[in-house]
Amino acid sequence: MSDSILCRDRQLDLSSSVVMGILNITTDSFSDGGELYNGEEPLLDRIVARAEQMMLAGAKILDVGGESTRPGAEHLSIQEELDRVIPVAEVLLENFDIIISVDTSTAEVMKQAASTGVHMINDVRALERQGALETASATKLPVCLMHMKGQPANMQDDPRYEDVVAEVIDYLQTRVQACVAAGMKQDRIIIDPGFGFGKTTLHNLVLLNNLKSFRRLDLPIMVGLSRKRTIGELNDQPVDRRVHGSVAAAVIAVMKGAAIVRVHDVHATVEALKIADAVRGV
Ligand code: 8Y7
Repeated sequence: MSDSILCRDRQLDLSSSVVMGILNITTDSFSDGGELYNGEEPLLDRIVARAEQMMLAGAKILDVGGESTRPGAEHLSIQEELDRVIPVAEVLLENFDIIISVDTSTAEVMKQAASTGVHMINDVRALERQGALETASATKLPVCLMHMKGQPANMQDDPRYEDVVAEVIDYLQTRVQACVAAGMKQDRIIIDPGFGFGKTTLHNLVLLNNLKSFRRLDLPIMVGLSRKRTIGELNDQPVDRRVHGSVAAAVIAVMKGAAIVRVHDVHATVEALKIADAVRGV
């Protein structure tokens, strides 16, 4: 596996851990809904301020998403998603020299975001939505394929696996093959086990403890555990007090082979991962 990945016109160095900062342009995301979007339009001043803070704290990628995956989240039309995501991508690309990822499952959003100049696509549905596979492939951008069991509306209704690690790896392998068959270069694909997406706390813990098994696919691994329910359950903390648990999870993920961690709390995570990278490096 190469230790960098080409994101449009720039190489993202993966020889040390990479932090991706989360920007949710939603009213209903579980941890930060409404902070950057008022239900009518993206709050561009606040978004730029947050982005700058994340960049100065050491984020190498910013992930911009308009569609919440919270169970019971409101349905979003394609136009509404475009209206949230595209202006934000534009303003970030104008103001910052940083890799911009678009968190979307919608082909039209991928296409327009790519023409705007974003560098990466992050899809929690692993390009399974209508037209997404062909569209993403045509952009030539790197793509993160994430595993989800079920759909956001029902994914936490008693998810069951015979062997969660094997099943998630098999699914991702199948999606990687579909991407390659659609013309995507293998070295532009990132994989993600999809913590919390159709998984109990126990499933999440087993996946994290066995993250090294995902290295069989020989692709960079992304992990998102930041402020998720598993962290809240283990520490008995509400969503705004999950920083310490989330940072611990990020450190474990990197020690077990994750290349990229997707987080809300960039500063704390970057400092912790400097220790993890130093230990890994000797
Ligand atoms: C993940 C994600 C979310 C994740 C990747 C949240 C968009 C829920 N989680 N993308 N997106 N991996 N690749 O808690 O785990 O941020 S949304």
